[in-house]
Amino acid sequence: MYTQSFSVGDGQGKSNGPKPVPVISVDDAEKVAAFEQKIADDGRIEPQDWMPEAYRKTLIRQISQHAHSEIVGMLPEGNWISRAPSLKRKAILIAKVQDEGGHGLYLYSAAETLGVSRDKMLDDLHTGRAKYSSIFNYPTLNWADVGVIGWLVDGAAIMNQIPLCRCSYGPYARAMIRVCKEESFHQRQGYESLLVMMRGTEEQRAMVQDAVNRWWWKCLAMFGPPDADSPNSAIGMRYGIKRFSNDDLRQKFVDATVPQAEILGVTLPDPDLKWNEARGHYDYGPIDWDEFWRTVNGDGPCNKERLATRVKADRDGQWVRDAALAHARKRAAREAKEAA
Ligand code: FAQ
Repeated sequence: MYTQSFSVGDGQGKSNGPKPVPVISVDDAEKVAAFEQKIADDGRIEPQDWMPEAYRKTLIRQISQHAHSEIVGMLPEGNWISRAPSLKRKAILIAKVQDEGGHGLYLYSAAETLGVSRDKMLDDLHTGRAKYSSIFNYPTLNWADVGVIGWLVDGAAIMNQIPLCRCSYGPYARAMIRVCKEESFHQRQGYESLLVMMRGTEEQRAMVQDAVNRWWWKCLAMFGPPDADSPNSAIGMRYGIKRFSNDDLRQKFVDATVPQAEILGVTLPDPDLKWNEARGHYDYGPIDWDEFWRTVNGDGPCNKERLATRVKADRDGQWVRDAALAHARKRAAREAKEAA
Protein backbone atom coordinates (compact mmCIF):
# COMPACT_ATOMS: atom_id res chain seq x y z
CA MET A 1 0.00 0.00 0.00
CA TYR A 2 1.36 3.42 -0.92
CA THR A 3 -1.09 5.31 1.22
CA GLN A 4 0.18 8.23 3.26
CA SER A 5 -2.93 8.23 5.42
CA PHE A 6 -0.99 7.41 8.57
CA SER A 7 0.71 10.80 8.31
CA VAL A 8 -2.65 12.59 8.58
CA GLY A 9 -3.35 13.60 12.17
CA ASP A 10 -6.50 12.54 14.00
CA GLY A 11 -9.47 14.79 13.37
CA GLN A 12 -8.32 16.24 10.07
CA GLY A 13 -11.16 16.75 7.64
CA LYS A 14 -13.75 17.33 10.41
CA SER A 15 -15.36 20.70 10.01
CA ASN A 16 -16.51 21.44 13.60
CA GLY A 17 -14.65 22.22 16.79
CA PRO A 18 -11.08 23.25 17.51
CA LYS A 19 -8.31 21.52 15.63
CA PRO A 20 -6.64 18.93 17.84
CA VAL A 21 -2.93 19.29 18.47
CA PRO A 22 -1.20 16.73 16.22
CA VAL A 23 0.28 13.89 18.21
CA ILE A 24 3.40 12.16 16.96
CA SER A 25 3.27 8.60 18.20
CA VAL A 26 6.39 6.59 18.98
CA ASP A 27 5.56 4.61 15.87
CA ASP A 28 5.49 7.75 13.70
CA ALA A 29 8.69 9.11 15.27
CA GLU A 30 10.43 5.86 14.32
CA LYS A 31 9.20 6.17 10.75
CA VAL A 32 10.41 9.76 10.51
CA ALA A 33 13.79 8.77 11.94
CA ALA A 34 14.14 5.87 9.49
CA PHE A 35 13.26 8.17 6.58
CA GLU A 36 15.69 10.89 7.69
CA GLN A 37 18.45 8.33 8.19
CA LYS A 38 17.98 6.98 4.67
CA ILE A 39 18.18 10.50 3.26
CA ALA A 40 21.32 11.22 5.32
CA ASP A 41 22.90 7.95 4.12
CA ASP A 42 22.11 8.87 0.50
CA GLY A 43 19.87 5.80 0.26
CA ARG A 44 16.82 5.43 -1.99
CA ILE A 45 13.25 5.86 -0.80
CA GLU A 46 10.95 3.34 -2.47
CA PRO A 47 7.16 3.57 -3.00
CA GLN A 48 6.36 1.19 -0.13
CA ASP A 49 8.51 3.17 2.36
CA TRP A 50 6.97 5.70 4.72
CA MET A 51 7.60 9.27 3.60
CA PRO A 52 6.58 12.70 4.89
CA GLU A 53 3.69 14.33 3.07
CA ALA A 54 5.90 17.28 2.03
CA TYR A 55 8.34 14.88 0.32
CA ARG A 56 5.53 13.12 -1.54
CA LYS A 57 3.95 16.41 -2.65
CA THR A 58 7.24 17.87 -3.83
CA LEU A 59 7.95 14.77 -5.88
CA ILE A 60 4.47 14.64 -7.42
CA ARG A 61 4.77 18.32 -8.35
CA GLN A 62 8.20 18.01 -9.91
CA ILE A 63 7.79 14.61 -11.61
CA SER A 64 4.37 15.43 -13.10
CA GLN A 65 5.62 18.81 -14.40
CA HIS A 66 8.61 17.02 -15.84
CA ALA A 67 6.34 14.43 -17.54
CA HIS A 68 4.14 17.18 -18.98
CA SER A 69 7.26 18.93 -20.31
CA GLU A 70 8.35 15.80 -22.17
CA ILE A 71 4.91 15.32 -23.74
CA VAL A 72 4.36 18.98 -24.67
CA GLY A 73 8.04 19.03 -25.73
CA MET A 74 7.17 16.67 -28.60
CA LEU A 75 5.19 19.42 -30.32
CA PRO A 76 7.76 22.06 -31.42
CA GLU A 77 9.94 19.47 -33.17
CA GLY A 78 7.02 17.28 -34.27
CA ASN A 79 6.06 20.27 -36.38
CA TRP A 80 9.10 19.54 -38.59
CA ILE A 81 8.76 15.78 -39.14
CA SER A 82 6.88 16.25 -42.40
CA ARG A 83 9.34 18.91 -43.57
CA ALA A 84 12.71 17.38 -42.63
CA PRO A 85 15.23 17.96 -45.45
CA SER A 86 16.15 14.28 -46.02
CA LEU A 87 14.98 10.76 -45.19
CA LYS A 88 17.88 10.40 -42.74
CA ARG A 89 16.94 13.58 -40.84
CA LYS A 90 13.28 12.57 -40.87
CA ALA A 91 14.07 9.13 -39.38
CA ILE A 92 16.26 10.68 -36.67
CA LEU A 93 13.62 13.26 -35.80
CA ILE A 94 10.81 10.70 -35.62
CA ALA A 95 12.95 8.59 -33.25
CA LYS A 96 13.77 11.61 -31.10
CA VAL A 97 10.19 12.82 -30.78
CA GLN A 98 9.09 9.27 -29.98
CA ASP A 99 11.77 9.09 -27.26
CA GLU A 100 10.36 12.24 -25.66
CA GLY A 101 6.93 10.59 -25.57
CA GLY A 102 8.52 7.56 -23.89
CA HIS A 103 10.18 9.80 -21.29
CA GLY A 104 6.79 11.27 -20.46
CA LEU A 105 5.40 7.77 -19.95
CA TYR A 106 8.22 6.63 -17.62
CA LEU A 107 7.74 9.81 -15.62
CA TYR A 108 3.95 9.48 -15.35
CA SER A 109 4.53 5.91 -14.13
CA ALA A 110 7.08 7.12 -11.56
CA ALA A 111 4.60 9.74 -10.31
CA GLU A 112 1.82 7.13 -10.10
CA THR A 113 3.89 5.18 -7.54
CA LEU A 114 3.33 8.16 -5.21
CA GLY A 115 -0.43 7.64 -5.26
CA VAL A 116 -1.55 10.18 -7.88
CA SER A 117 -3.50 8.93 -10.89
CA ARG A 118 -2.50 9.57 -14.48
CA ASP A 119 -6.00 10.88 -15.19
CA LYS A 120 -5.59 13.51 -12.47
CA MET A 121 -2.18 14.59 -13.77
CA LEU A 122 -3.45 14.87 -17.34
CA ASP A 123 -6.55 16.70 -16.22
CA ASP A 124 -4.32 19.24 -14.44
CA LEU A 125 -2.33 19.70 -17.65
CA HIS A 126 -5.36 20.02 -19.90
CA THR A 127 -7.11 22.54 -17.67
CA GLY A 128 -3.98 24.70 -17.38
CA ARG A 129 -3.51 24.01 -13.64
CA ALA A 130 -0.19 22.21 -14.10
CA LYS A 131 3.04 23.76 -15.29
CA TYR A 132 5.36 22.44 -17.97
CA SER A 133 8.69 23.81 -19.14
CA SER A 134 8.57 27.38 -20.41
CA ILE A 135 10.85 26.47 -23.33
CA PHE A 136 8.13 24.62 -25.25
CA ASN A 137 6.00 27.73 -25.63
CA TYR A 138 8.21 29.16 -28.37
CA PRO A 139 7.80 28.49 -32.10
CA THR A 140 10.14 26.51 -34.36
CA LEU A 141 10.49 28.84 -37.32
CA ASN A 142 13.08 27.11 -39.50
CA TRP A 143 14.90 23.79 -39.81
CA ALA A 144 17.88 25.07 -37.80
CA ASP A 145 15.53 25.37 -34.80
CA VAL A 146 15.35 21.57 -34.71
CA GLY A 147 19.15 21.32 -34.46
CA VAL A 148 19.28 24.07 -31.85
CA ILE A 149 16.61 22.36 -29.75
CA GLY A 150 18.77 19.21 -29.78
CA TRP A 151 21.97 21.06 -28.96
CA LEU A 152 20.74 23.64 -26.45
CA VAL A 153 17.36 22.47 -25.11
CA ASP A 154 18.39 18.84 -24.73
CA GLY A 155 21.79 20.07 -23.54
CA ALA A 156 20.13 22.10 -20.79
CA ALA A 157 17.79 19.22 -19.99
CA ILE A 158 20.75 16.82 -19.54
CA MET A 159 22.62 19.28 -17.31
CA ASN A 160 19.57 19.42 -15.06
CA GLN A 161 18.71 15.72 -15.27
CA ILE A 162 22.08 13.99 -14.72
CA PRO A 163 21.96 14.89 -11.00
CA LEU A 164 18.37 13.58 -10.88
CA CYS A 165 19.77 10.08 -11.60
CA ARG A 166 20.97 10.27 -7.96
CA CYS A 167 17.69 11.66 -6.66
CA SER A 168 16.54 10.13 -3.37
CA TYR A 169 13.31 8.70 -4.81
CA GLY A 170 14.13 5.35 -6.43
CA PRO A 171 11.56 5.24 -9.28
CA TYR A 172 12.42 8.80 -10.39
CA ALA A 173 16.18 8.19 -10.20
CA ARG A 174 15.91 4.97 -12.22
CA ALA A 175 13.71 6.56 -14.88
CA MET A 176 16.23 9.38 -15.25
CA ILE A 177 19.12 7.02 -16.04
CA ARG A 178 17.43 5.86 -19.23
CA VAL A 179 16.11 9.33 -20.04
CA CYS A 180 19.61 10.83 -19.78
CA LYS A 181 21.10 8.21 -22.11
CA GLU A 182 18.52 9.10 -24.73
CA GLU A 183 18.85 12.85 -24.16
CA SER A 184 22.57 12.51 -24.75
CA PHE A 185 21.86 11.05 -28.21
CA HIS A 186 19.40 13.89 -28.82
CA GLN A 187 21.97 16.51 -27.92
CA ARG A 188 24.61 15.01 -30.22
CA GLN A 189 22.27 14.63 -33.18
CA GLY A 190 21.28 18.28 -32.83
CA TYR A 191 24.86 19.46 -32.66
CA GLU A 192 25.87 17.27 -35.62
CA SER A 193 23.03 18.57 -37.79
CA LEU A 194 24.12 22.15 -36.98
CA LEU A 195 27.75 21.32 -37.84
CA VAL A 196 26.55 20.13 -41.26
CA MET A 197 24.59 23.34 -41.79
CA MET A 198 27.56 25.49 -40.70
CA ARG A 199 29.67 23.78 -43.39
CA GLY A 200 26.97 24.58 -45.95
CA THR A 201 25.90 27.82 -47.59
CA GLU A 202 25.93 31.36 -46.23
CA GLU A 203 22.16 31.14 -45.96
CA GLN A 204 22.33 27.96 -43.87
CA ARG A 205 24.89 29.54 -41.51
CA ALA A 206 22.60 32.54 -41.11
CA MET A 207 19.69 30.23 -40.26
CA VAL A 208 21.72 28.56 -37.50
CA GLN A 209 22.82 31.90 -36.05
CA ASP A 210 19.25 33.18 -36.13
CA ALA A 211 17.98 30.08 -34.31
CA VAL A 212 20.75 30.35 -31.68
CA ASN A 213 19.88 34.02 -31.14
CA ARG A 214 16.21 33.17 -30.53
CA TRP A 215 16.76 30.15 -28.23
CA TRP A 216 19.80 31.06 -26.12
CA TRP A 217 18.14 33.17 -23.43
CA LYS A 218 15.08 30.90 -23.24
CA CYS A 219 17.43 27.97 -22.53
CA LEU A 220 19.11 29.82 -19.68
CA ALA A 221 15.67 30.49 -18.17
CA MET A 222 14.78 26.76 -18.39
CA PHE A 223 16.81 26.16 -15.21
CA GLY A 224 14.20 28.06 -13.24
CA PRO A 225 14.23 31.34 -11.31
CA PRO A 226 17.37 32.59 -9.54
CA ASP A 227 18.08 30.74 -6.29
CA ALA A 228 16.85 33.66 -4.19
CA ASP A 229 13.43 33.45 -5.93
CA SER A 230 13.13 29.66 -5.99
CA PRO A 231 10.59 28.72 -3.29
CA ASN A 232 10.86 24.95 -3.86
CA SER A 233 14.65 24.65 -3.76
CA ALA A 234 14.99 24.44 0.02
CA ILE A 235 12.81 21.37 0.37
CA GLY A 236 14.13 19.81 -2.84
CA MET A 237 17.72 20.11 -1.61
CA ARG A 238 16.92 19.05 1.96
CA TYR A 239 15.32 15.83 0.74
CA GLY A 240 17.96 14.97 -1.86
CA ILE A 241 15.63 15.52 -4.82
CA LYS A 242 17.64 18.47 -6.17
CA ARG A 243 21.40 18.10 -5.90
CA PHE A 244 22.39 21.45 -7.41
CA SER A 245 20.65 24.81 -7.28
CA ASN A 246 19.04 26.44 -10.34
CA ASP A 247 21.86 29.01 -10.62
CA ASP A 248 24.61 26.41 -10.24
CA LEU A 249 23.19 24.30 -13.05
CA ARG A 250 22.68 27.37 -15.23
CA GLN A 251 26.35 28.29 -14.72
CA LYS A 252 27.50 24.75 -15.56
CA PHE A 253 25.45 24.91 -18.74
CA VAL A 254 26.96 28.24 -19.81
CA ASP A 255 30.49 27.01 -19.07
CA ALA A 256 29.98 23.82 -21.08
CA THR A 257 28.24 25.50 -24.01
CA VAL A 258 30.55 28.43 -24.79
CA PRO A 259 33.37 26.20 -26.16
CA GLN A 260 30.82 24.19 -28.18
CA ALA A 261 29.56 27.43 -29.76
CA GLU A 262 33.14 28.36 -30.67
CA ILE A 263 33.70 25.01 -32.42
CA LEU A 264 30.40 25.37 -34.22
CA GLY A 265 31.28 28.91 -35.33
CA VAL A 266 28.26 30.73 -33.89
CA THR A 267 28.16 33.62 -31.45
CA LEU A 268 26.00 33.54 -28.35
CA PRO A 269 23.79 36.65 -28.21
CA ASP A 270 25.14 38.10 -24.97
CA PRO A 271 27.54 41.09 -24.98
CA ASP A 272 28.30 40.43 -21.29
CA LEU A 273 29.45 36.86 -21.87
CA LYS A 274 33.12 36.61 -20.91
CA TRP A 275 35.50 34.37 -19.00
CA ASN A 276 36.02 35.44 -15.40
CA GLU A 277 39.44 34.22 -14.29
CA ALA A 278 38.78 34.91 -10.61
CA ARG A 279 35.55 32.91 -10.54
CA GLY A 280 36.73 30.25 -12.96
CA HIS A 281 33.43 30.61 -14.83
CA TYR A 282 31.88 32.59 -17.65
CA ASP A 283 29.98 35.72 -16.61
CA TYR A 284 26.71 36.25 -18.45
CA GLY A 285 24.18 39.07 -18.77
CA PRO A 286 20.78 39.51 -17.09
CA ILE A 287 17.93 37.15 -17.96
CA ASP A 288 14.50 38.66 -18.71
CA TRP A 289 12.55 37.11 -15.82
CA ASP A 290 9.41 39.12 -16.59
CA GLU A 291 9.22 37.42 -19.96
CA PHE A 292 9.86 34.03 -18.30
CA TRP A 293 7.01 34.48 -15.80
CA ARG A 294 4.63 35.74 -18.47
CA THR A 295 5.33 32.56 -20.44
CA VAL A 296 5.10 30.26 -17.41
CA ASN A 297 1.78 31.88 -16.50
CA GLY A 298 0.22 31.15 -19.87
CA ASP A 299 1.04 34.20 -21.98
CA GLY A 300 3.94 32.99 -24.12
CA PRO A 301 3.81 32.92 -27.93
CA CYS A 302 2.53 29.31 -28.21
CA ASN A 303 0.93 28.44 -24.83
CA LYS A 304 -2.63 28.36 -26.14
CA GLU A 305 -1.70 26.41 -29.26
CA ARG A 306 0.32 23.82 -27.29
CA LEU A 307 -2.45 23.21 -24.78
CA ALA A 308 -5.15 23.04 -27.47
CA THR A 309 -3.08 20.44 -29.38
CA ARG A 310 -2.68 18.29 -26.26
CA VAL A 311 -6.38 18.50 -25.40
CA LYS A 312 -7.36 17.55 -28.96
CA ALA A 313 -4.90 14.62 -28.99
CA ASP A 314 -6.37 13.38 -25.70
CA ARG A 315 -9.93 13.68 -27.00
CA ASP A 316 -9.11 12.05 -30.35
CA GLY A 317 -7.40 9.16 -28.56
CA GLN A 318 -10.29 8.40 -26.21
CA TRP A 319 -11.72 5.68 -28.48
CA VAL A 320 -8.35 3.85 -28.43
CA ARG A 321 -8.29 3.83 -24.63
CA ASP A 322 -11.95 2.72 -24.52
CA ALA A 323 -11.27 -0.09 -27.00
CA ALA A 324 -8.17 -1.25 -25.08
CA LEU A 325 -10.13 -1.34 -21.82
CA ALA A 326 -13.05 -3.18 -23.43
CA HIS A 327 -10.61 -5.73 -24.89
CA ALA A 328 -8.88 -6.19 -21.51
CA ARG A 329 -12.26 -6.72 -19.79
CA LYS A 330 -13.35 -9.26 -22.42
CA ARG A 331 -10.07 -11.13 -22.13
CA ALA A 332 -10.22 -11.20 -18.31
CA ALA A 333 -13.81 -12.50 -18.44
CA ARG A 334 -12.80 -15.24 -20.92
CA GLU A 335 -9.80 -16.25 -18.79
CA ALA A 336 -11.98 -16.34 -15.65
CA LYS A 337 -14.51 -18.54 -17.45
CA GLU A 338 -11.80 -20.90 -18.69
CA ALA A 339 -10.26 -21.15 -15.21
CA ALA A 340 -13.65 -21.95 -13.61
N1 FAQ B 1 9.26 26.39 -16.89
O1 FAQ B 1 11.05 26.91 -6.92
P1 FAQ B 1 11.45 26.64 -8.31
C1 FAQ B 1 13.18 18.53 -21.51
C2 FAQ B 1 8.35 26.88 -11.90
S1 FAQ B 1 12.48 18.34 -19.98
C3 FAQ B 1 8.07 26.42 -16.25
O2 FAQ B 1 12.86 26.87 -8.66
P2 FAQ B 1 11.82 23.79 -8.63
C4 FAQ B 1 13.31 17.32 -22.38
C5 FAQ B 1 8.42 25.77 -10.87
O3 FAQ B 1 7.75 24.62 -11.33
C6 FAQ B 1 12.43 19.99 -19.31
N2 FAQ B 1 7.99 26.53 -14.90
O4 FAQ B 1 10.99 25.14 -8.72
C7 FAQ B 1 13.06 17.68 -23.79
C8 FAQ B 1 7.77 26.42 -9.69
O5 FAQ B 1 6.34 26.42 -9.85
P3 FAQ B 1 5.34 25.65 -8.79
C9 FAQ B 1 11.81 19.97 -17.97
C10 FAQ B 1 9.15 26.61 -14.22
O6 FAQ B 1 10.89 22.68 -8.95
C11 FAQ B 1 14.05 18.28 -24.56
C12 FAQ B 1 8.20 27.87 -9.82
O7 FAQ B 1 8.58 28.06 -11.16
N3 FAQ B 1 12.74 19.45 -16.99
O8 FAQ B 1 13.54 19.62 -21.81
C13 FAQ B 1 10.40 26.57 -14.84
O9 FAQ B 1 12.57 23.70 -7.34
C14 FAQ B 1 13.81 18.61 -25.89
C15 FAQ B 1 9.36 28.22 -8.92
O10 FAQ B 1 10.54 27.50 -9.29
C16 FAQ B 1 12.33 19.15 -15.74
O11 FAQ B 1 11.17 19.28 -15.42
C17 FAQ B 1 10.43 26.46 -16.22
N4 FAQ B 1 11.58 26.43 -16.92
O12 FAQ B 1 12.91 23.91 -9.79
C18 FAQ B 1 11.84 17.37 -24.38
C19 FAQ B 1 13.40 18.60 -14.82
N5 FAQ B 1 11.36 26.67 -13.87
O13 FAQ B 1 5.50 24.19 -9.07
C20 FAQ B 1 11.60 17.69 -25.73
C21 FAQ B 1 12.89 18.34 -13.43
C22 FAQ B 1 10.71 26.78 -12.70
O14 FAQ B 1 5.81 26.00 -7.41
C23 FAQ B 1 12.61 18.31 -26.48
N6 FAQ B 1 12.53 19.56 -12.74
N7 FAQ B 1 9.39 26.75 -12.90
O15 FAQ B 1 3.99 26.15 -9.15
C24 FAQ B 1 13.40 20.32 -12.04
O16 FAQ B 1 14.59 20.04 -11.98
C25 FAQ B 1 12.85 21.50 -11.30
O17 FAQ B 1 11.46 21.34 -11.18
C26 FAQ B 1 13.18 22.89 -11.96
C27 FAQ B 1 12.49 24.00 -11.14
C28 FAQ B 1 14.68 23.12 -11.94
C29 FAQ B 1 12.65 22.94 -13.39
